[in-house]
Amino acid sequence: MEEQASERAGIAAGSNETRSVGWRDLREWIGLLEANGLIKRIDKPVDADEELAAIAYLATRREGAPALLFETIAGDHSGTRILANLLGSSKERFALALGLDPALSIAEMIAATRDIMQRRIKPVAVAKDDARVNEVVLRGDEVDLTQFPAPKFWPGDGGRYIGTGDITLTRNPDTGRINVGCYRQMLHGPRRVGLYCSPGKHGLIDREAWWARGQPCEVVAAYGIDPVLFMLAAQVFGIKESELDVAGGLMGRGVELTEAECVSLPIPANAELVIEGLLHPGDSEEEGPLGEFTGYYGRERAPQPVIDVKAVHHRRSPILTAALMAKYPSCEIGAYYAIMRSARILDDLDRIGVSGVVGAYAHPAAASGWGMVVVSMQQQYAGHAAQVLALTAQCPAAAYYTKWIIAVDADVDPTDFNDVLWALSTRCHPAEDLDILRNTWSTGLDPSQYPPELRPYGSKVLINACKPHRHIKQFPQATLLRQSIYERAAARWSELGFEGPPPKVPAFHKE
Ligand SMILES: Cc1cc2nc3c(=O)[nH]c(=O)nc-3n(C[C@H](O)[C@H](O)[C@H](O)COP(=O)(O)O)c2cc1C
Ligand SMILES: [Mn+2]
Repeated sequence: MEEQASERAGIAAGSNETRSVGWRDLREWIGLLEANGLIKRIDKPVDADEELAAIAYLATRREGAPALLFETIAGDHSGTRILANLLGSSKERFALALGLDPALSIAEMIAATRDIMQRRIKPVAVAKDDARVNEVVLRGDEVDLTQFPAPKFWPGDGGRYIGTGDITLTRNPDTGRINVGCYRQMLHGPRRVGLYCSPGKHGLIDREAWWARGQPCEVVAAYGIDPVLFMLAAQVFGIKESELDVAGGLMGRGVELTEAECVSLPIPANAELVIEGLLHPGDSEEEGPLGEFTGYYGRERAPQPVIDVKAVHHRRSPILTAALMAKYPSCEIGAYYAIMRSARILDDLDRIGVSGVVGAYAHPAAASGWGMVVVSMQQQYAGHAAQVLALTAQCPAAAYYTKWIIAVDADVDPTDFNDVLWALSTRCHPAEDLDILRNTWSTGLDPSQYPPELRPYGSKVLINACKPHRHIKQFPQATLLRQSIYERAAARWSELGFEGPPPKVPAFHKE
């Protein structure tokens, strides 16, 4: 009986464990951050109404700022705590989430992420009674989400957002596949939560498919979630790929799921706070605006679907993961997103089979890695750079939003913007090297187009900042050190009074 129910919920028994990360849930992960000095606890009362977000914003104006655990929320009687800047601009916290070495460079982390993102491990079923999220289970009228201190982030926000650092599960009625997405959720009332999915997102595609059948769409959302499920939910995977299996692969053990009370979807067993509910066809309420990852308020207030909440599960004194949306480096969508998106883009290009691609980077300062992608390549034939640019621009992992796609030669490190700006300034001839793609996949959150209804139709510029292929043989040599002289200087480095090891250089002068 138990097994059948698990199967229905999409949970497979057992897992083929390989190497597993050193934490099992958000609390153990916080312990790991503590041990590594990467989290700051704030025990003084802080108001969830703008003050918490203001402190988080100020505390994250420098790269690599610590995670922030707000332990006392002013006026709160639920004992809820709020974790902000979970991953943010810290590549070290990204590494700790995946069990990588925090000392790796960004480029090395992209390569290591590609490696572990290949693995697939199926979720494992946990009995309801053993699920940590089931410390408190409430159904129907017992549910009152307004008791939780959902933050209002920015002065112009249209409401309190219980879901920002969240995951949302939906099932496609045609394929049965469960999607995991991160979509913002505004609190409307005790049992009503707004869900904003932008066009093209899988949560919206699933919802539309249920509604086309005249049926409600089941939803499970978790508002206090571990870092791997959180980072996974923000990545685009194929409509046939199991994102839950990818999350298992990233952790080296299956995602622990348990059965819900009222819906057929599973719920994450180790989450802090989970809701189950239904999106009924036509049931919507005014939603937004929200200060967004672009650094602006997004769309105007407009009707969005509402989750009719049927049950809530939570741990005692739950920890809500709240994702501040702001300009880099204060945006929650920071280093982790840049690294994973870059890894996914390189995977897409590999799958397509184009040769010569060496690296890619979607810098988080470009609207959380959505605005720009730099791809580095070994030019092998006429037209090669133009081909790589066009494929990068429209591959599934890079297509959304991205306005600037820049190709650089392999001697330019795409993660180093000093290098990229050098290439743009010395190898690119704008009159020759720019192409524009029109009517591309974008979002209503991009403020650069008018009238606002046009915003979902974006445009992209392809910038060839590689050495001009036609003249590659005459192109001047870059100034590089002679290897023998470099080695002599490096050997004398400390004798000359410099501290630390001599800097490494990527290449040497050739006669
Ligand atoms: C903190 C955070 C908030 C996000 N908010 C939204 C949102 O409100 N609506 C939306 O469509 N996408 C939002 N996204 C982006 C999606 O999560 C992302 O595009 C992801 O690929 C969606 O999953 P899907 O590809 O399965 O649709 C957000 C991402 C993050 C990390
Ligand atoms: Mn998806």
